[in-house]
Amino acid sequence: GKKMKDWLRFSVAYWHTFDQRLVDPFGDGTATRPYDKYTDPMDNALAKVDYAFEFYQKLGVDYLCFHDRDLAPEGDTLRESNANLDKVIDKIVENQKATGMKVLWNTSNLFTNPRFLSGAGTAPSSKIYAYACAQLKHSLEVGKRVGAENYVFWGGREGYESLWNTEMKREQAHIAKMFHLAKDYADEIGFDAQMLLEPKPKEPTTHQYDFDAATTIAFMKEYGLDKDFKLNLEGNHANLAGHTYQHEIRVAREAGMLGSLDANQGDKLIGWDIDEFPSNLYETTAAMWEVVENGQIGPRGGLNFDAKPRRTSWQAEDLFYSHIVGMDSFAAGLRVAAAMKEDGFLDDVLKTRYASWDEGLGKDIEDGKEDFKSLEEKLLDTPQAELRAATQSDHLEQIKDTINHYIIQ
Ligand code: GLT
Ligand code: MN
Ligand code: MN
Ligand code: MN
Repeated sequence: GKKMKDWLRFSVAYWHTFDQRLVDPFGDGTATRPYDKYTDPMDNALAKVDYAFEFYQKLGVDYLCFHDRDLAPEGDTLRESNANLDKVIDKIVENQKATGMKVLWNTSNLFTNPRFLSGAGTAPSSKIYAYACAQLKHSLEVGKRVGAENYVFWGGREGYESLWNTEMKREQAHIAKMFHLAKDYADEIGFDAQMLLEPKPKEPTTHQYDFDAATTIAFMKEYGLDKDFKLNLEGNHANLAGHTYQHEIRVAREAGMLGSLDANQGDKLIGWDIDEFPSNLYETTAAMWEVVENGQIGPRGGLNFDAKPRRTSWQAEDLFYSHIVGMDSFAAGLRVAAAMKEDGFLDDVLKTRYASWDEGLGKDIEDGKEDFKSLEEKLLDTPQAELRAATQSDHLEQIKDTINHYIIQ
């Protein structure tokens, strides 16, 4: 059957890997790379592409992901920015031809420039909104040129700080319109990428509209986007929302909305989106369990490392090690999840736990044969002891121990 490669299409994010200066709020960047010797921004951008493709080749991944502004500097006008970008895209396409590298997804950076301070698709200024749409238009054209399989919208600064100065409903309608316009234009130019929204809570704005998978699915349904859009889910964002990665993937897959995955993990002591490389086998196993249950990551999905090294660990070797550990962790998680599936161990757990739904009263409730009156009649005189007997230990510790046992093997 299916090979590891069919399940896991690994991708590396351009922005954290090659653009990161590795600054923190108390210190300047520590990263130094060969292309840093080019002080002219365009020379720098072009040299970076060659370095990046050499890195991908050596690492042995087949996919990359990028924003428009990761690749090329902005000019004074959008026309100039587009021209800069096109020059770099020429070089990307050249490198793609030489190496066979593919693009898992591309996206548009509608959050870094100060003009997007109050959002792009949710900006209170119609001019900023219009600019965002115009920038997006070119980014979609770029996606078509590089053959991107998906197109991602992460809601950068799409949220609010205070409702005293925010028309929430209006802003949400505006961004939904932007998504519709984007899909229409992609269709018009024959860019047939799967459109993906990437939820993330709490940062950079206090109240991000795309808080988590459930919120984003509800938004898509409200605005008729659910036919054409799916989700790109990230481990660290799940943790920020107070969820596990597994929870977010489960919500998406049960709604038929699982599109693609961003891989990283958070640090419970820090909390924010610190994009550590994923290495927790318990968590990669849980994520891969959902993927095995889904049959694939998503129709066109892959596993994109949206992760960065620490400020003190900036050397190229460290970047290699961390990606390799990340890939190993997901490969091991997949192996464990597949073994668990094959043994049917969780089938037994669930069968026992839900047994009463498969017969008698449970079946009648599910089949709609009961109502409140009939249920009251049956339960009104049932003694507490009998109800207590109907509950059971959840055996969670035992289940976790068993999963750890699979992981250790
Ligand atoms: C940023 C964010 C990521 C998104 C990127 C795409 S940018 O790093 O935290 O999770 O995937 O815009
Ligand atoms: Mn991400
Ligand atoms: Mn992130
Ligand atoms: Mn990130």
